[in-house]
Amino acid sequence: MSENRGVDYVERIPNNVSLRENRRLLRALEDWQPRFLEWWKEMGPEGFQAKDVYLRTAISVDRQGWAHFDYVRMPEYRWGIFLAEPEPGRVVPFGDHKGQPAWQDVPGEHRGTLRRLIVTQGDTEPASVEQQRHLGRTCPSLYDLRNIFQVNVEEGRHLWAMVYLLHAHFGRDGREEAEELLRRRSGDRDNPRILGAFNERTPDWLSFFMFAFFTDRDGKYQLASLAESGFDPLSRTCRFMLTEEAHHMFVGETGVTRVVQRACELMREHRTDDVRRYGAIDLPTIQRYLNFHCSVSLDLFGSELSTNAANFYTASLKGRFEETKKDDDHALKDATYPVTELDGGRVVVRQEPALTALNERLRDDYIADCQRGVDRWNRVIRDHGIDVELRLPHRGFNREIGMFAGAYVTPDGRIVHKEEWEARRDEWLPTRADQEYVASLMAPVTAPGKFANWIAPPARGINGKPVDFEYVRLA
Ligand code: BYC
Ligand code: FE
Ligand code: FE
Repeated sequence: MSENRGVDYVERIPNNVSLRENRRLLRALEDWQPRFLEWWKEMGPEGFQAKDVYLRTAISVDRQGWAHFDYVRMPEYRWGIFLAEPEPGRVVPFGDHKGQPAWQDVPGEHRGTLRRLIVTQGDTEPASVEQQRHLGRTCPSLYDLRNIFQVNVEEGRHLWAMVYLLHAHFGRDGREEAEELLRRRSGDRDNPRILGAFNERTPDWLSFFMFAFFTDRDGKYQLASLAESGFDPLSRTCRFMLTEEAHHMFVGETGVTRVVQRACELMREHRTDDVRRYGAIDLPTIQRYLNFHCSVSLDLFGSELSTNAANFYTASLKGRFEETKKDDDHALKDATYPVTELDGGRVVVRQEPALTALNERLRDDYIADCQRGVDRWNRVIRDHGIDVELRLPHRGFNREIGMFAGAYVTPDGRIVHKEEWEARRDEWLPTRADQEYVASLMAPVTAPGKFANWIAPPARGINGKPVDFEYVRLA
């Protein structure tokens, strides 16, 4: 403890939550911050902690505050606490408390539920950093290295965002939960992260790009739903986090685009589908990775029919995507919603009570958004004159949560026997040979402006810098 005395936390932690005046919060953070740093050094990016990285740091919530780019060593990154500006006169937009002034404090009756939601959200943030910690060693370029580190420090900041809420609004149990967030570990047998996808491995950069496309996008949809919350501090925190999330999905989408582009270039050049011979990643392998990351991310929305989801909504804690833009009663007690279900051996669509179907509705919004990204990848393929299409797998494919868990559904949505599914598994999901092949390509490329052979360079650099800028100083 004594070693922290010299640290001026108000200076170290950029914030717009009046940290200077909030002594209780400041004391809680003084305790937590050194533990966070210990966690970061132990579980954050492996091997680059002492290097200068060209990073964007949020120093305020306005546009100016966003433009702050400089070289920084990651442990010295200024993880801040930012809430989007308050909306004057904001009222609870949905559920039983609709129309009341938005809550500035946690309502006693919903305390446990709200804490659980915040902890679940918070848990994913450090988990993703843990999953990605080894990837720096095999970066395809300095540009990509800088991008993954930008994502990592921002996920660290997202953890801060949830820890701020726990410390500021949940007293002693909030502080205990904040400790636990640093104790669980992705993939640990005894003390794993809470949600499935965050205990999977991210063994290579294709997995990372797919993760940032599919799994960070679950983040977008969950945060957008929490941004509608009647609990105003949660709403404002999530609104600011969403501005960072956009960059993560950019990294994912453009990363996959560049892998696809490289495959297509070599297919054209050598008039062959077998681009592995030329050191690229072939489209069928990309499709299998896509199938895996999409299905694992679909699980993150929970069960199709969920009383939890109904309760979150009725209690005005978690809304729908773009709740305030919807033109209905925002109570949904009598409404229905079509849900894709498994009925014996068939996939059917049934009208279900809209409240219990809220997870599925959010999943629908998510799938539509994913499809738009896949369409852009397909445009790249088409522009090379190649007659192949990447596809999202059917929502029932390879699921472990909800009513498709344990069912044998093909990527095109047919129910088959276990034997057939297992016999064809290797057509649909990354095989060990795929993973070994992709792993074999993962040799680091660290000269400025150089890129691994399996990925095309980006169209432009970061913050107006050239592509061959020294985004990370390794010397
Ligand atoms: N894995 O009624 P059910 C992000 C549990 S990503 C394991 O089906 P519910 C990010 C569930 O917890 C966004 N367990 O679902 C991305 C429940 O357990 P309890 C993260 C699962 O509760 C990349 C039980 O099954 N944010 O930010 O309606 C990088 C029955 O639940 C899973 C959030 O998730 C699973 N996949 O909805 C960095 C938002 N799915 O309570 C960051 C907060 C369900 O019976 N969380 N279960 O013990 C929520 O809104 C909800 O907890 C969920 C589940 C949507 C996750
Ligand atoms: Fe995040
Ligand atoms: Fe993210």
